[in-house]
Amino acid sequence: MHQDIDGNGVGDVCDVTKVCGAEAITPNGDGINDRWVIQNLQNYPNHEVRVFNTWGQQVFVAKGYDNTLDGSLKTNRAALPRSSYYYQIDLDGNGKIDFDGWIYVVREN
Ligand SMILES: [Ca+2]
Ligand SMILES: [Ca+2]
Repeated sequence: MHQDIDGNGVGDVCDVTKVCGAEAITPNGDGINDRWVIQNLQNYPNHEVRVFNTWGQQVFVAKGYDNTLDGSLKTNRAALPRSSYYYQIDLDGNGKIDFDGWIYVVREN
């Protein structure tokens, strides 16, 4: 049985120590993956998260990411288009990326 850290009734795909996040954001208000939750990131207080669109433009950056990215820009709440996005996470804030990957913003319409 997996632990359910974010309390959404779905067992976590990650174990309790590894940092990992959902692969998709589905901002349709159904409570499932409406926000991009990265588990165990709170264990690294100096972390920095950056998200880029496929053109390489930074669309999101956070020091101390609070798991609230919901598929819209933090600055003006403009909805991010349905697309894949590249993210980088620097766990200890030393400027060296510790891991990266892709997330997908999925919209039904
Ligand atoms: Ca959803
Ligand atoms: Ca680092």
